[in-house]
Amino acid sequence: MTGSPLPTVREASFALLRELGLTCVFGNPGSTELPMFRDFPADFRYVLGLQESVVVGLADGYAQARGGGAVVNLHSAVGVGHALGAIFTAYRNQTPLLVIAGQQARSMLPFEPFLYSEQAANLPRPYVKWSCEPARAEDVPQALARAWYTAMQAPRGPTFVSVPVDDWDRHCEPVAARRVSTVVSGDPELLAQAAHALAVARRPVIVAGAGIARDGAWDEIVALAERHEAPVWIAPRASRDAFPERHRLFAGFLPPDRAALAARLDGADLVLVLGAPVFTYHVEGQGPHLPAGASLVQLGDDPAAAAWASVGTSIVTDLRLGIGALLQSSPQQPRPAPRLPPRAALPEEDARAADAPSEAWLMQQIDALRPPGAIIVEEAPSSRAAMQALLPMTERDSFHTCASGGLGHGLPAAVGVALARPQRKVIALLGDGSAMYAIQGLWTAAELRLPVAFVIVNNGSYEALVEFGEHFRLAQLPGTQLPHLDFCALAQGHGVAALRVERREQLAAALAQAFAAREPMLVDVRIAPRRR
Ligand SMILES: Cc1ncc(C[n+]2csc(CCOP(=O)(O)OP(=O)(O)O)c2C)c(N)n1
Repeated sequence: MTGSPLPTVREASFALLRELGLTCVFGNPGSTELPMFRDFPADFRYVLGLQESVVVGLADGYAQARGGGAVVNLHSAVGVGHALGAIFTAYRNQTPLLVIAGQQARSMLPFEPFLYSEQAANLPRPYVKWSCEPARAEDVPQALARAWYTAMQAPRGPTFVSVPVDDWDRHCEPVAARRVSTVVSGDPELLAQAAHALAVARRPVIVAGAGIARDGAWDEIVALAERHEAPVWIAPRASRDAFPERHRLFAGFLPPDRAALAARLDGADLVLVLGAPVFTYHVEGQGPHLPAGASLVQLGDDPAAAAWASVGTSIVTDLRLGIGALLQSSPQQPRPAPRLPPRAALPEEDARAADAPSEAWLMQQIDALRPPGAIIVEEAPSSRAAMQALLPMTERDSFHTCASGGLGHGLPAAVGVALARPQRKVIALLGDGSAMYAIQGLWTAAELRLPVAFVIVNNGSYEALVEFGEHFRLAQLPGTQLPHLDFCALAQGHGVAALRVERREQLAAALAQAFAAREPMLVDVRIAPRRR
Protein backbone atom coordinates (compact mmCIF):
# COMPACT_ATOMS: atom_id res chain seq x y z
CA MET A 1 0.00 0.00 0.00
CA THR A 2 1.52 3.32 -1.02
CA GLY A 3 0.18 6.53 0.50
CA SER A 4 -3.26 5.10 1.12
CA PRO A 5 -4.73 3.32 4.11
CA LEU A 6 -6.75 1.14 1.78
CA PRO A 7 -5.41 -2.01 0.14
CA THR A 8 -5.04 -2.28 -3.59
CA VAL A 9 -7.60 -4.29 -5.51
CA ARG A 10 -4.90 -6.94 -5.90
CA GLU A 11 -4.15 -7.06 -2.16
CA ALA A 12 -7.83 -7.16 -1.26
CA SER A 13 -8.52 -9.86 -3.88
CA PHE A 14 -5.66 -12.12 -2.83
CA ALA A 15 -6.57 -11.66 0.86
CA LEU A 16 -10.11 -12.74 0.02
CA LEU A 17 -8.98 -15.74 -2.06
CA ARG A 18 -6.67 -16.79 0.77
CA GLU A 19 -9.51 -16.61 3.30
CA LEU A 20 -11.67 -18.69 0.94
CA GLY A 21 -8.93 -21.36 0.72
CA LEU A 22 -8.35 -20.61 -2.97
CA THR A 23 -4.57 -20.43 -3.10
CA CYS A 24 -4.03 -22.44 -6.28
CA VAL A 25 -4.46 -20.46 -9.53
CA PHE A 26 -4.60 -22.30 -12.86
CA GLY A 27 -3.72 -20.03 -15.72
CA ASN A 28 -2.14 -19.04 -18.96
CA PRO A 29 -1.01 -15.43 -18.78
CA GLY A 30 -0.98 -12.52 -21.17
CA SER A 31 -0.21 -8.81 -20.98
CA THR A 32 -3.70 -8.02 -19.66
CA GLU A 33 -3.19 -10.34 -16.67
CA LEU A 34 0.37 -9.61 -15.60
CA PRO A 35 -0.37 -6.84 -13.06
CA MET A 36 -2.65 -9.28 -11.20
CA PHE A 37 0.48 -11.24 -10.37
CA ARG A 38 2.72 -8.41 -9.15
CA ASP A 39 4.18 -9.56 -5.79
CA PHE A 40 2.49 -12.96 -6.25
CA PRO A 41 2.12 -14.15 -2.63
CA ALA A 42 4.45 -16.94 -1.56
CA ASP A 43 1.60 -19.01 -0.15
CA PHE A 44 -0.13 -19.07 -3.55
CA ARG A 45 0.65 -21.48 -6.33
CA TYR A 46 0.38 -20.77 -10.06
CA VAL A 47 -0.21 -23.87 -12.22
CA LEU A 48 0.60 -23.17 -15.85
CA GLY A 49 -1.26 -24.86 -18.67
CA LEU A 50 -0.01 -24.33 -22.21
CA GLN A 51 -3.38 -23.64 -23.77
CA GLU A 52 -6.51 -22.31 -22.09
CA SER A 53 -8.73 -25.37 -22.62
CA VAL A 54 -5.96 -27.32 -20.87
CA VAL A 55 -5.95 -24.78 -18.05
CA VAL A 56 -9.68 -25.22 -17.43
CA GLY A 57 -9.41 -29.02 -17.70
CA LEU A 58 -6.62 -29.03 -15.11
CA ALA A 59 -8.68 -26.85 -12.78
CA ASP A 60 -11.82 -28.93 -13.34
CA GLY A 61 -10.10 -32.20 -12.39
CA TYR A 62 -8.41 -30.55 -9.42
CA ALA A 63 -11.62 -28.94 -8.18
CA GLN A 64 -13.65 -32.15 -8.50
CA ALA A 65 -11.05 -34.28 -6.75
CA ARG A 66 -10.45 -31.69 -4.05
CA GLY A 67 -14.15 -31.12 -3.58
CA GLY A 68 -13.81 -27.38 -3.07
CA GLY A 69 -13.41 -25.59 -6.38
CA ALA A 70 -10.55 -23.71 -8.00
CA VAL A 71 -9.49 -20.36 -9.48
CA VAL A 72 -8.72 -20.00 -13.18
CA ASN A 73 -7.04 -17.06 -14.87
CA LEU A 74 -7.48 -16.57 -18.64
CA HIS A 75 -6.20 -14.11 -21.20
CA SER A 76 -8.92 -11.64 -22.25
CA ALA A 77 -11.12 -12.60 -25.24
CA VAL A 78 -8.69 -14.97 -26.95
CA GLY A 79 -7.96 -17.07 -23.89
CA VAL A 80 -11.62 -17.25 -22.95
CA GLY A 81 -12.36 -18.28 -26.53
CA HIS A 82 -9.90 -21.15 -26.34
CA ALA A 83 -11.34 -22.17 -22.98
CA LEU A 84 -15.03 -22.09 -23.89
CA GLY A 85 -15.44 -25.79 -24.69
CA ALA A 86 -13.82 -26.67 -21.38
CA ILE A 87 -15.99 -24.11 -19.56
CA PHE A 88 -19.03 -25.79 -21.12
CA THR A 89 -17.75 -29.11 -19.79
CA ALA A 90 -17.17 -27.65 -16.30
CA TYR A 91 -20.74 -26.32 -16.42
CA ARG A 92 -22.10 -29.77 -17.28
CA ASN A 93 -19.81 -31.38 -14.71
CA GLN A 94 -21.16 -28.94 -12.09
CA THR A 95 -17.61 -28.02 -11.16
CA PRO A 96 -17.23 -24.80 -9.18
CA LEU A 97 -14.62 -22.65 -10.90
CA LEU A 98 -13.97 -18.96 -10.36
CA VAL A 99 -12.75 -17.80 -13.77
CA ILE A 100 -10.97 -14.43 -13.76
CA ALA A 101 -10.18 -13.09 -17.21
CA GLY A 102 -8.02 -10.15 -18.18
CA GLN A 103 -9.29 -7.11 -20.04
CA GLN A 104 -7.62 -4.05 -21.51
CA ALA A 105 -7.22 -0.89 -19.37
CA ARG A 106 -10.46 1.01 -18.79
CA SER A 107 -9.06 4.25 -20.26
CA MET A 108 -8.39 2.47 -23.57
CA LEU A 109 -11.73 0.67 -23.93
CA PRO A 110 -13.41 3.37 -26.07
CA PHE A 111 -10.69 2.93 -28.69
CA GLU A 112 -11.12 -0.80 -29.33
CA PRO A 113 -7.59 -1.61 -28.19
CA PHE A 114 -5.55 -4.66 -29.09
CA LEU A 115 -6.83 -7.71 -27.13
CA TYR A 116 -10.04 -5.88 -26.15
CA SER A 117 -12.89 -8.13 -25.13
CA GLU A 118 -15.84 -6.11 -26.38
CA GLN A 119 -18.57 -8.00 -24.54
CA ALA A 120 -16.43 -9.63 -21.93
CA ALA A 121 -19.21 -10.67 -19.56
CA ASN A 122 -21.32 -12.07 -22.41
CA LEU A 123 -18.57 -14.11 -24.02
CA PRO A 124 -18.79 -17.18 -21.72
CA ARG A 125 -22.58 -17.07 -21.36
CA PRO A 126 -24.69 -19.19 -21.17
CA TYR A 127 -22.22 -21.69 -19.71
CA VAL A 128 -21.35 -19.78 -16.57
CA LYS A 129 -23.73 -19.33 -13.66
CA TRP A 130 -22.89 -15.66 -13.23
CA SER A 131 -20.73 -13.28 -15.20
CA CYS A 132 -19.67 -9.69 -14.74
CA GLU A 133 -17.20 -6.97 -15.54
CA PRO A 134 -17.47 -4.72 -12.48
CA ALA A 135 -18.50 -1.13 -13.12
CA ARG A 136 -15.57 0.20 -11.07
CA ALA A 137 -12.16 -1.15 -10.11
CA GLU A 138 -13.19 -0.81 -6.46
CA ASP A 139 -15.93 -3.40 -7.04
CA VAL A 140 -13.60 -6.19 -8.16
CA PRO A 141 -13.11 -7.99 -4.81
CA GLN A 142 -16.83 -7.87 -4.12
CA ALA A 143 -17.50 -9.34 -7.59
CA LEU A 144 -14.98 -12.12 -6.92
CA ALA A 145 -16.72 -12.92 -3.63
CA ARG A 146 -20.12 -13.06 -5.28
CA ALA A 147 -18.77 -15.15 -8.15
CA TRP A 148 -17.26 -17.63 -5.72
CA TYR A 149 -20.34 -18.05 -3.53
CA THR A 150 -22.47 -18.44 -6.66
CA ALA A 151 -20.10 -21.06 -8.09
CA MET A 152 -20.37 -23.05 -4.86
CA GLN A 153 -24.14 -22.94 -4.57
CA ALA A 154 -26.02 -25.97 -5.87
CA PRO A 155 -25.95 -26.76 -8.69
CA ARG A 156 -22.29 -25.82 -8.66
CA GLY A 157 -20.57 -24.51 -11.76
CA PRO A 158 -18.20 -21.95 -13.23
CA THR A 159 -18.62 -18.20 -12.79
CA PHE A 160 -16.74 -15.42 -14.54
CA VAL A 161 -15.28 -12.01 -13.69
CA SER A 162 -13.55 -9.82 -16.29
CA VAL A 163 -11.00 -7.48 -14.73
CA PRO A 164 -9.46 -4.55 -16.66
CA VAL A 165 -5.71 -4.59 -16.30
CA ASP A 166 -5.47 -1.18 -14.60
CA ASP A 167 -7.87 -2.22 -11.82
CA TRP A 168 -5.35 -4.24 -9.84
CA ASP A 169 -3.31 -1.23 -8.62
CA ARG A 170 -6.33 0.87 -7.61
CA HIS A 171 -7.40 1.05 -3.98
CA CYS A 172 -10.60 -0.33 -2.51
CA GLU A 173 -12.35 -1.40 0.64
CA PRO A 174 -11.25 -4.84 1.79
CA VAL A 175 -13.86 -7.59 1.48
CA ALA A 176 -13.97 -10.22 4.22
CA ALA A 177 -14.91 -13.83 3.44
CA ARG A 178 -18.38 -14.78 4.62
CA ARG A 179 -20.16 -18.03 5.33
CA VAL A 180 -22.71 -18.60 2.60
CA SER A 181 -24.66 -21.84 2.65
CA THR A 182 -24.20 -24.10 -0.34
CA VAL A 183 -26.34 -27.11 0.54
CA VAL A 184 -30.02 -27.44 -0.35
CA SER A 185 -32.19 -29.60 1.86
CA GLY A 186 -35.22 -31.22 0.22
CA ASP A 187 -38.90 -30.58 0.95
CA PRO A 188 -39.61 -32.77 4.04
CA GLU A 189 -43.15 -33.59 2.91
CA LEU A 190 -42.03 -34.85 -0.50
CA LEU A 191 -39.18 -36.79 1.08
CA ALA A 192 -41.65 -38.45 3.47
CA GLN A 193 -43.83 -39.41 0.50
CA ALA A 194 -40.81 -40.78 -1.31
CA ALA A 195 -39.85 -42.83 1.77
CA HIS A 196 -43.38 -44.21 1.89
CA ALA A 197 -43.31 -45.08 -1.82
CA LEU A 198 -40.05 -46.90 -1.23
CA ALA A 199 -41.40 -48.76 1.78
CA VAL A 200 -44.43 -50.08 -0.10
CA ALA A 201 -42.71 -50.79 -3.43
CA ARG A 202 -42.45 -54.44 -4.36
CA ARG A 203 -39.56 -54.08 -6.79
CA PRO A 204 -37.78 -50.77 -6.28
CA VAL A 205 -34.82 -49.96 -8.49
CA ILE A 206 -32.20 -47.26 -7.99
CA VAL A 207 -30.56 -45.24 -10.77
CA ALA A 208 -27.39 -43.56 -9.52
CA GLY A 209 -25.62 -40.59 -11.06
CA ALA A 210 -22.68 -38.26 -10.59
CA GLY A 211 -24.46 -36.38 -7.81
CA ILE A 212 -23.56 -39.26 -5.48
CA ALA A 213 -19.84 -38.49 -5.75
CA ARG A 214 -20.34 -34.73 -5.86
CA ASP A 215 -22.33 -34.81 -2.62
CA GLY A 216 -20.25 -37.54 -0.97
CA ALA A 217 -23.25 -39.90 -0.63
CA TRP A 218 -21.50 -43.24 -1.37
CA ASP A 219 -22.17 -44.80 2.05
CA GLU A 220 -25.74 -43.58 1.99
CA ILE A 221 -26.61 -45.06 -1.40
CA VAL A 222 -25.06 -48.41 -0.45
CA ALA A 223 -27.06 -48.44 2.80
CA LEU A 224 -30.28 -47.54 1.00
CA ALA A 225 -29.83 -50.19 -1.70
CA GLU A 226 -29.10 -52.85 0.93
CA ARG A 227 -31.99 -51.74 3.10
CA HIS A 228 -34.43 -52.22 0.23
CA GLU A 229 -32.75 -55.01 -1.76
CA ALA A 230 -32.85 -52.56 -4.65
CA PRO A 231 -30.67 -53.20 -7.70
CA VAL A 232 -28.61 -50.16 -8.66
CA TRP A 233 -28.08 -49.05 -12.25
CA ILE A 234 -25.59 -46.35 -13.18
CA ALA A 235 -27.38 -43.47 -14.96
CA PRO A 236 -26.66 -42.97 -18.67
CA ARG A 237 -23.40 -41.07 -19.23
CA ALA A 238 -22.75 -40.63 -15.49
CA SER A 239 -19.50 -38.68 -15.14
CA ARG A 240 -18.46 -40.03 -11.72
CA ASP A 241 -18.53 -43.31 -9.83
CA ALA A 242 -21.92 -43.73 -8.16
CA PHE A 243 -22.04 -47.25 -6.68
CA PRO A 244 -19.50 -50.04 -6.04
CA GLU A 245 -19.56 -52.00 -9.28
CA ARG A 246 -18.75 -55.35 -7.67
CA HIS A 247 -21.51 -55.05 -5.07
CA ARG A 248 -24.07 -57.86 -5.23
CA LEU A 249 -26.79 -55.27 -6.00
CA PHE A 250 -24.93 -53.59 -8.86
CA ALA A 251 -27.09 -54.08 -11.95
CA GLY A 252 -25.09 -52.39 -14.73
CA PHE A 253 -25.11 -49.26 -16.89
CA LEU A 254 -28.23 -47.75 -18.40
CA PRO A 255 -27.96 -46.88 -22.10
CA PRO A 256 -28.60 -43.27 -23.26
CA ASP A 257 -31.48 -44.47 -25.43
CA ARG A 258 -35.10 -44.16 -24.37
CA ALA A 259 -36.53 -47.52 -25.40
CA ALA A 260 -33.45 -49.52 -24.38
CA LEU A 261 -33.37 -47.76 -21.02
CA ALA A 262 -37.03 -48.44 -20.29
CA ALA A 263 -36.49 -52.09 -21.27
CA ARG A 264 -33.63 -52.47 -18.77
CA LEU A 265 -35.86 -51.16 -15.98
CA ASP A 266 -38.70 -53.49 -16.91
CA GLY A 267 -40.38 -55.08 -13.90
CA ALA A 268 -39.62 -52.23 -11.50
CA ASP A 269 -42.59 -50.59 -9.81
CA LEU A 270 -40.54 -47.69 -8.38
CA VAL A 271 -37.52 -46.07 -10.00
CA LEU A 272 -35.56 -43.93 -7.56
CA VAL A 273 -33.13 -41.67 -9.43
CA LEU A 274 -30.38 -40.35 -7.20
CA GLY A 275 -28.15 -37.55 -8.47
CA ALA A 276 -28.87 -37.88 -12.19
CA PRO A 277 -31.09 -36.30 -14.82
CA VAL A 278 -34.25 -38.13 -15.96
CA PHE A 279 -32.68 -39.08 -18.35
CA THR A 280 -29.59 -38.17 -20.38
CA TYR A 281 -30.16 -39.48 -23.92
CA HIS A 282 -27.69 -39.53 -26.78
CA VAL A 283 -29.74 -41.09 -29.53
CA GLU A 284 -33.29 -40.35 -30.62
CA GLY A 285 -36.02 -42.52 -29.22
CA GLN A 286 -39.76 -42.90 -28.93
CA GLY A 287 -42.19 -44.39 -26.49
CA PRO A 288 -42.47 -44.15 -22.73
CA HIS A 289 -39.51 -43.04 -20.63
CA LEU A 290 -40.33 -45.72 -18.05
CA PRO A 291 -41.55 -49.31 -18.18
CA ALA A 292 -45.28 -49.90 -17.74
CA GLY A 293 -46.40 -49.84 -14.13
CA ALA A 294 -43.38 -47.94 -12.79
CA SER A 295 -43.45 -44.61 -11.01
CA LEU A 296 -40.38 -42.44 -10.51
CA VAL A 297 -38.89 -40.22 -7.81
CA GLN A 298 -35.82 -38.11 -8.56
CA LEU A 299 -33.51 -36.60 -5.93
CA GLY A 300 -30.86 -34.14 -7.08
CA ASP A 301 -29.44 -30.69 -6.49
CA ASP A 302 -30.33 -29.08 -9.83
CA PRO A 303 -33.67 -27.23 -10.04
CA ALA A 304 -33.40 -27.10 -13.85
CA ALA A 305 -33.00 -30.88 -14.09
CA ALA A 306 -35.99 -31.21 -11.76
CA ALA A 307 -38.00 -28.93 -14.03
CA TRP A 308 -37.21 -30.70 -17.33
CA ALA A 309 -37.44 -34.29 -16.08
CA SER A 310 -39.79 -36.21 -18.34
CA VAL A 311 -41.71 -38.09 -15.66
CA GLY A 312 -42.15 -38.53 -11.92
CA THR A 313 -41.73 -36.45 -8.78
CA SER A 314 -38.55 -34.38 -8.46
CA ILE A 315 -37.10 -33.33 -5.12
CA VAL A 316 -34.35 -30.72 -5.17
CA THR A 317 -31.94 -31.71 -2.44
CA ASP A 318 -28.38 -32.46 -1.52
CA LEU A 319 -27.99 -36.21 -1.99
CA ARG A 320 -26.47 -36.99 1.38
CA LEU A 321 -29.25 -35.18 3.19
CA GLY A 322 -31.93 -36.53 0.88
CA ILE A 323 -30.86 -40.17 1.04
CA GLY A 324 -30.27 -39.73 4.78
CA ALA A 325 -33.93 -38.69 5.12
CA LEU A 326 -35.04 -41.75 3.13
CA LEU A 327 -32.90 -43.98 5.34
CA GLN A 328 -34.44 -42.52 8.47
CA SER A 329 -38.02 -43.01 7.46
CA SER A 330 -38.15 -46.07 5.19
CA PRO A 331 -37.86 -49.23 7.32
CA GLN A 332 -36.46 -52.44 5.89
CA GLN A 333 -39.02 -54.55 4.05
CA PRO A 334 -38.77 -58.29 3.47
CA ARG A 335 -38.01 -58.52 -0.24
CA PRO A 336 -36.47 -61.30 -2.26
CA ALA A 337 -33.04 -60.66 -3.72
CA PRO A 338 -33.48 -59.09 -7.15
CA ARG A 339 -32.70 -60.96 -10.33
CA LEU A 340 -29.81 -59.17 -11.98
CA PRO A 341 -28.56 -59.29 -15.55
CA PRO A 342 -25.58 -61.63 -15.98
CA ARG A 343 -22.11 -60.08 -15.81
CA ALA A 344 -20.10 -59.93 -19.01
CA ALA A 345 -18.19 -63.12 -19.66
CA LEU A 346 -14.45 -62.59 -19.92
CA PRO A 347 -13.10 -63.33 -23.37
CA GLU A 348 -10.54 -66.09 -23.56
CA GLU A 349 -7.23 -64.53 -24.55
CA ASP A 350 -3.70 -65.80 -24.70
CA ALA A 351 -1.49 -63.46 -22.70
CA ARG A 352 1.59 -64.63 -24.52
CA ALA A 353 0.28 -64.05 -28.02
CA ALA A 354 2.28 -61.86 -30.37
CA ASP A 355 -0.74 -60.14 -31.87
CA ALA A 356 -2.00 -56.74 -30.74
CA PRO A 357 -3.96 -56.57 -27.48
CA SER A 358 -7.71 -56.22 -27.74
CA GLU A 359 -9.36 -53.45 -25.74
CA ALA A 360 -10.99 -56.15 -23.57
CA TRP A 361 -7.55 -57.53 -22.76
CA LEU A 362 -6.31 -54.04 -22.00
CA MET A 363 -9.17 -53.41 -19.56
CA GLN A 364 -8.61 -56.77 -17.83
CA GLN A 365 -4.92 -56.03 -17.43
CA ILE A 366 -5.56 -52.56 -16.00
CA ASP A 367 -8.04 -54.12 -13.59
CA ALA A 368 -5.54 -56.76 -12.52
CA LEU A 369 -2.57 -54.40 -12.15
CA ARG A 370 -3.99 -51.09 -10.89
CA PRO A 371 -2.84 -50.25 -7.38
CA PRO A 372 -5.43 -50.02 -4.60
CA GLY A 373 -7.09 -46.61 -4.52
CA ALA A 374 -6.32 -45.90 -8.19
CA ILE A 375 -8.48 -43.27 -9.87
CA ILE A 376 -9.49 -43.80 -13.51
CA VAL A 377 -10.05 -40.71 -15.66
CA GLU A 378 -11.59 -41.91 -18.89
CA GLU A 379 -11.96 -40.35 -22.33
CA ALA A 380 -11.93 -43.27 -24.73
CA PRO A 381 -15.40 -43.19 -26.27
CA SER A 382 -15.65 -46.48 -28.14
CA SER A 383 -13.83 -48.38 -25.37
CA ARG A 384 -16.31 -47.42 -22.71
CA ALA A 385 -18.36 -50.60 -23.03
CA ALA A 386 -15.23 -52.73 -22.54
CA MET A 387 -14.24 -50.60 -19.56
CA GLN A 388 -17.67 -50.90 -17.99
CA ALA A 389 -17.66 -54.66 -18.45
CA LEU A 390 -14.10 -55.43 -17.38
CA LEU A 391 -12.72 -52.58 -15.32
CA PRO A 392 -15.23 -52.04 -12.50
CA MET A 393 -15.04 -49.03 -10.20
CA THR A 394 -15.16 -50.45 -6.71
CA GLU A 395 -14.00 -47.60 -4.48
CA ARG A 396 -15.49 -44.20 -3.80
CA ASP A 397 -14.11 -41.28 -5.81
CA SER A 398 -12.39 -43.62 -8.25
CA PHE A 399 -13.79 -42.50 -11.60
CA HIS A 400 -14.10 -39.32 -13.65
CA THR A 401 -15.22 -38.64 -17.18
CA CYS A 402 -16.84 -35.54 -18.63
CA ALA A 403 -20.58 -34.95 -18.47
CA SER A 404 -20.63 -32.82 -21.62
CA GLY A 405 -19.34 -35.17 -24.31
CA GLY A 406 -16.63 -32.63 -25.14
CA LEU A 407 -13.28 -34.22 -25.87
CA GLY A 408 -10.14 -32.59 -24.46
CA HIS A 409 -11.19 -32.86 -20.83
CA GLY A 410 -9.74 -36.20 -19.78
CA LEU A 411 -6.03 -35.61 -20.23
CA PRO A 412 -5.74 -32.32 -18.32
CA ALA A 413 -8.42 -33.37 -15.81
CA ALA A 414 -6.31 -36.42 -14.92
CA VAL A 415 -3.39 -34.12 -14.20
CA GLY A 416 -5.61 -31.90 -12.03
CA VAL A 417 -6.93 -34.93 -10.14
CA ALA A 418 -3.35 -36.08 -9.49
CA LEU A 419 -2.46 -32.64 -8.16
CA ALA A 420 -5.37 -32.77 -5.72
CA ARG A 421 -4.88 -36.43 -4.73
CA PRO A 422 -1.15 -37.08 -4.36
CA GLN A 423 -1.74 -40.29 -2.38
CA ARG A 424 -3.66 -42.03 -5.15
CA LYS A 425 -2.47 -43.32 -8.51
CA VAL A 426 -4.25 -41.64 -11.41
CA ILE A 427 -4.72 -43.63 -14.60
CA ALA A 428 -5.84 -41.62 -17.63
CA LEU A 429 -7.52 -43.90 -20.13
CA LEU A 430 -7.54 -41.93 -23.37
CA GLY A 431 -8.47 -42.57 -26.97
CA ASP A 432 -5.82 -41.56 -29.49
CA GLY A 433 -8.23 -39.01 -30.93
CA SER A 434 -9.23 -37.66 -27.52
CA ALA A 435 -5.67 -37.31 -26.29
CA MET A 436 -4.87 -34.90 -29.12
CA TYR A 437 -7.42 -32.26 -28.07
CA ALA A 438 -5.37 -31.25 -25.04
CA ILE A 439 -2.03 -32.99 -25.46
CA GLN A 440 -0.17 -30.06 -23.88
CA GLY A 441 -1.47 -31.23 -20.52
CA LEU A 442 1.42 -33.73 -20.59
CA TRP A 443 3.82 -30.85 -20.13
CA THR A 444 2.14 -29.72 -16.88
CA ALA A 445 2.24 -33.30 -15.57
CA ALA A 446 5.96 -33.48 -16.38
CA GLU A 447 6.81 -30.09 -14.87
CA LEU A 448 4.92 -30.87 -11.66
CA ARG A 449 6.21 -34.47 -11.68
CA LEU A 450 2.71 -35.80 -11.18
CA PRO A 451 2.85 -39.58 -11.58
CA VAL A 452 -0.13 -39.98 -13.90
CA ALA A 453 -0.18 -43.13 -16.04
CA PHE A 454 -1.49 -42.03 -19.45
CA VAL A 455 -2.77 -45.12 -21.27
CA ILE A 456 -3.55 -44.42 -24.92
CA VAL A 457 -6.14 -46.81 -26.36
CA ASN A 458 -4.69 -46.39 -29.81
CA ASN A 459 -7.00 -47.74 -32.49
CA GLY A 460 -5.85 -45.30 -35.16
CA SER A 461 -9.27 -43.79 -35.66
CA TYR A 462 -12.24 -41.87 -34.34
CA GLU A 463 -13.82 -45.28 -33.80
CA ALA A 464 -16.90 -43.96 -31.96
CA LEU A 465 -17.76 -41.91 -35.03
CA VAL A 466 -17.28 -44.90 -37.29
CA GLU A 467 -19.78 -46.74 -35.07
CA PHE A 468 -22.15 -43.78 -35.13
CA GLY A 469 -21.83 -43.78 -38.90
CA GLU A 470 -23.21 -47.33 -38.85
CA HIS A 471 -26.08 -46.10 -36.64
CA PHE A 472 -26.89 -43.42 -39.25
CA ARG A 473 -26.35 -46.01 -42.03
CA LEU A 474 -23.45 -44.13 -43.61
CA ALA A 475 -21.42 -46.35 -45.86
CA GLN A 476 -18.36 -44.09 -45.84
CA LEU A 477 -17.12 -41.44 -43.49
CA PRO A 478 -14.52 -38.79 -44.21
CA GLY A 479 -12.25 -37.51 -41.47
CA THR A 480 -12.20 -40.45 -39.10
CA GLN A 481 -8.80 -42.07 -39.65
CA LEU A 482 -5.80 -40.99 -37.58
CA PRO A 483 -2.64 -42.47 -39.08
CA HIS A 484 0.93 -41.35 -38.32
CA LEU A 485 0.44 -40.04 -34.76
CA ASP A 486 3.45 -40.98 -32.66
CA PHE A 487 2.42 -40.79 -29.02
CA CYS A 488 5.80 -41.82 -27.68
CA ALA A 489 7.41 -38.93 -29.55
CA LEU A 490 4.65 -36.57 -28.41
CA ALA A 491 5.12 -37.66 -24.80
CA GLN A 492 8.88 -37.35 -24.93
CA GLY A 493 8.54 -33.93 -26.54
CA HIS A 494 6.55 -32.80 -23.51
CA GLY A 495 9.00 -34.32 -21.01
CA VAL A 496 7.05 -37.51 -20.29
CA ALA A 497 8.62 -40.98 -20.54
CA ALA A 498 6.77 -43.36 -22.84
CA LEU A 499 6.48 -46.99 -23.84
CA ARG A 500 4.84 -48.54 -26.86
CA VAL A 501 2.90 -51.80 -26.73
CA GLU A 502 2.26 -53.59 -29.99
CA ARG A 503 2.03 -57.19 -28.79
CA ARG A 504 -0.08 -58.67 -26.07
CA GLU A 505 2.90 -60.13 -24.27
CA GLN A 506 4.34 -56.60 -23.75
CA LEU A 507 1.28 -55.16 -22.08
CA ALA A 508 1.46 -56.29 -18.46
CA ALA A 509 5.06 -55.22 -17.95
CA ALA A 510 4.44 -51.80 -19.53
CA LEU A 511 1.36 -51.15 -17.41
CA ALA A 512 3.11 -52.34 -14.25
CA GLN A 513 5.99 -49.95 -14.94
CA ALA A 514 3.66 -47.00 -15.53
CA PHE A 515 1.56 -47.78 -12.46
CA ALA A 516 4.66 -48.00 -10.26
CA ALA A 517 6.37 -44.90 -11.69
CA ARG A 518 6.89 -41.85 -9.50
CA GLU A 519 6.75 -39.57 -12.53
CA PRO A 520 4.24 -39.35 -15.35
CA MET A 521 4.48 -42.07 -17.94
CA LEU A 522 2.60 -42.73 -21.16
CA VAL A 523 1.83 -46.18 -22.54
CA ASP A 524 0.80 -46.15 -26.19
CA VAL A 525 -1.21 -49.35 -26.63
CA ARG A 526 -1.75 -50.20 -30.28
CA ILE A 527 -4.90 -52.22 -29.99
CA ALA A 528 -6.23 -54.72 -32.48
CA PRO A 529 -8.71 -53.31 -34.99
CA ARG A 530 -12.28 -54.19 -34.26
CA ARG A 531 -13.83 -56.93 -36.31
CA ARG A 532 -16.71 -55.70 -38.47
C1 LIG B 1 -14.50 -31.37 -28.77
C2 LIG B 1 -15.10 -32.51 -29.52
N1 LIG B 1 -14.91 -32.61 -30.85
C3 LIG B 1 -15.43 -33.65 -31.53
C4 LIG B 1 -16.18 -34.59 -30.89
C5 LIG B 1 -16.83 -35.72 -31.65
N2 LIG B 1 -16.28 -37.03 -31.29
C6 LIG B 1 -16.94 -37.88 -30.48
S1 LIG B 1 -16.17 -39.32 -30.27
C7 LIG B 1 -14.91 -38.86 -31.29
C8 LIG B 1 -13.78 -39.79 -31.58
C9 LIG B 1 -12.82 -39.93 -30.44
O1 LIG B 1 -11.74 -40.69 -30.88
P1 LIG B 1 -10.82 -41.50 -29.90
O2 LIG B 1 -10.49 -40.69 -28.71
O3 LIG B 1 -9.69 -42.06 -30.66
O4 LIG B 1 -11.73 -42.66 -29.35
P2 LIG B 1 -12.48 -43.81 -30.14
O5 LIG B 1 -13.69 -43.19 -30.74
O6 LIG B 1 -11.54 -44.31 -31.18
O7 LIG B 1 -12.79 -44.79 -29.10
C10 LIG B 1 -15.11 -37.58 -31.78
C11 LIG B 1 -14.18 -36.88 -32.69
C12 LIG B 1 -16.40 -34.42 -29.49
N3 LIG B 1 -17.14 -35.25 -28.79
N4 LIG B 1 -15.83 -33.38 -28.84
